[in-house]
Amino acid sequence: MRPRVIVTRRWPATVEQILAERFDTTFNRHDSSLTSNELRAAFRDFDAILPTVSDRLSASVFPDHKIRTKVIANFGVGFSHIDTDAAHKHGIVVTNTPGVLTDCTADIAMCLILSVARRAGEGERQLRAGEWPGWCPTHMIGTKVSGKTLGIIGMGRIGKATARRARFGFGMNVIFYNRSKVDDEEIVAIGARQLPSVEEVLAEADFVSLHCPGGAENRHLIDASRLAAMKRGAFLINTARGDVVDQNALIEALSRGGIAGAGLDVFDGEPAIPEQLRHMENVVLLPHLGSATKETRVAMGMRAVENLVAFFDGRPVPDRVV
Ligand code: 8YV
Repeated sequence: MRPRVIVTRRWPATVEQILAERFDTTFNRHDSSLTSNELRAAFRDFDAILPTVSDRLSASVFPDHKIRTKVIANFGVGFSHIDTDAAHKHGIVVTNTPGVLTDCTADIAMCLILSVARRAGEGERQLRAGEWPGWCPTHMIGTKVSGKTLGIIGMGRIGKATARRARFGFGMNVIFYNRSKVDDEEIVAIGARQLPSVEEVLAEADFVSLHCPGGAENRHLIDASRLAAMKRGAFLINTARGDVVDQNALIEALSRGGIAGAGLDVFDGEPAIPEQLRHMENVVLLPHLGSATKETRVAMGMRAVENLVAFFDGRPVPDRVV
C-alpha cells in the first residue's frame, strides 16, 4: 500500500504530479489553509502531512492518540509554525527544505533594501496615479545604498548570501550578529565583521537585515528599545519571520521618524497587515515573496519529495530537523 499523504496548499504542478505518482496523495484544492479541525483529522488519516508556513501546527492540533502521521515534510526552510516539541513527543519526524531558496530570499532582501532606500514603491504609486510633476533636482530624493553599512542579524545561509550581494554588488561594508562564531572563508572574503551584540550592530548599520529563525526564541528580538538603538536614518529589512519584530513598536518608530523606513516581506499574523503600515510611504511591503520564483518553488517541492521518499524507503532523511 502506498503511503497516504496530504498536501495542504497547491504546489507547483510538476511536483504535484510526482507526488501523485509516488504516493496516495490528497490535495487541498481550496485556496486557503486547512482549519485546526482539518489538521487534527489529517494526523489521524494520513501517514505524512506536507504543510507550508500558512499552516499553524501548534501543540493543540496534534491529537492525543490514534495518530497515523509519521512524518511532516515542510515546504520551506523556516519551521517555527510547527510545534517541534509536540512532533517529537509523538515520534513524528519533521523535515524542511534548506539551501534551495537561499539565493531567491537574499535577492528579495536586496530588492527591499533598494526599493525602500530609493523610494521605488512610492515613485511607482505616483506614476500610476498620474501625479508625476516631472523631473526636478529635488524630486523624490532617496538614500544612497552603495558603500553603506549593512548589519545582518543571523549569519546563516541566507544572511551570508545577502552579505555577498551587498559586498560584491554594492560595495557595502558588512557587520553582523550571530549567536555562535562565524569565521569561515566566505566571511573573510566578504570582510564581514562579527560584533558581540545585536545593539552594536544596530548602532552602526545603515540597513539592518533580519535573517534569524522565527518562533519563541527570537520573538520581538527587534523591540522598541532595539528600534531606538538604530540610527535615525537607518532602514529595517525583514525577510525572516514577522514575529521577530514587535510590529506595533515598528509602526511607532516609523511614524515618529525614529528610523527612516522599513522593507518587509513577512508580518506577524500574516496575511493580515496592520492598517497603519498600509498607509505609510516610508515602507515597502511584499506578500512573503522570498522564495516565490518558478525555479525555487519547484526545487523546494522536489526537496520535500526527496525527504518523503527517503523516509518511506527507510533511508536516512536528508533534511530532518526533528
Ligand atoms: C516559503 C519561507 O515560501 O521557506 C521559508 O521559510 O519563508 C518561504 O520562502 C514558505 O515558508 C512556504 O512555506
